[in-house]
Amino acid sequence: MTFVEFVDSHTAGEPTRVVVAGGPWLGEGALPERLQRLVREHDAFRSAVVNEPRGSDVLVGALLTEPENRGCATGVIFFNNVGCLGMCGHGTIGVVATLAHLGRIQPGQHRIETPVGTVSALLRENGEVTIENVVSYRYRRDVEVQVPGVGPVRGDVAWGGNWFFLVESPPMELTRANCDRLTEYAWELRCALNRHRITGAGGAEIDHVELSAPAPDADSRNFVLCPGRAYDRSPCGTGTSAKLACLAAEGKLLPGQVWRQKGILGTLFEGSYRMENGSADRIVPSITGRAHITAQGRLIFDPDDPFRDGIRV
Ligand code: PYC
Repeated sequence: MTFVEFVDSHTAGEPTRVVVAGGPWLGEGALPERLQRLVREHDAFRSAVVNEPRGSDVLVGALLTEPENRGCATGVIFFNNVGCLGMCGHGTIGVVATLAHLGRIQPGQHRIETPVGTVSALLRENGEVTIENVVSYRYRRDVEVQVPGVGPVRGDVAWGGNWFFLVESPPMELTRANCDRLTEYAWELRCALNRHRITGAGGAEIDHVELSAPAPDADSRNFVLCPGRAYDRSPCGTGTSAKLACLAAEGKLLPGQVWRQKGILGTLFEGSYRMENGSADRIVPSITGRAHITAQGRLIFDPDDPFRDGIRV
């Protein structure tokens, strides 16, 4: 038997499982190299931690790793039911809440290394966390893609720590009751983007789709489909960052102005941004939310368990 120590939390409804001990050693290289090692050599571990029977499609895992820069509170590599993520906003808030729960950090400013860059996190006394994400930008504006059974769909391609295709006002209402239809629509859209080779910078696959619509009690409501076909229960930190980048590029949101982003469950993140180099084309987004700890324990790996490595999607 082997054991893995974990802490579970949710951020605005979206779960995070932080592996705090017992994970694989990924070496001392830069975080992108360690991510590659996790992908190449320890994919069974990824699947075992987040997939059924220990987890579910919606669970995001976070493997803590020694930071390269000793001034950082930790390094972290996020993963989900199908692979690894560059960054994860709700997950970073979950990591901060977890480190505070374990007594490893106190309220104040902290830095966290991710494979796509270092982010900072302000933990407040009331448990709220504001993360300052990696530089985010809109890559392409108003791109049209033909989606079978739907017709032409137009949207923006943006980076917020992951690649997003952002669509305004899809043909169905953004309500919980419509989650199956929204999933179907967003999945078809993502497949069409891949088929038509519409990508992020450097040919990167667009693996998140963000649908938005006006909301009476927020600036916008969204539905975000993640790479493994699960929808984000939170307003999505990297998705909100990508949204802020599009708003900034369009001149629709000023630096420092607060954007209240509601997710599909009705929970909120507050976002704002500062310009990176005096230009609204590249922004540094801030996202505020709160995570709650839901469980702490040990995952057990029994060599005789036919599903020791999880049920792969
Ligand atoms: O909050 O950035 C996020 C996120 C990405 C995937 C799921 N949540």
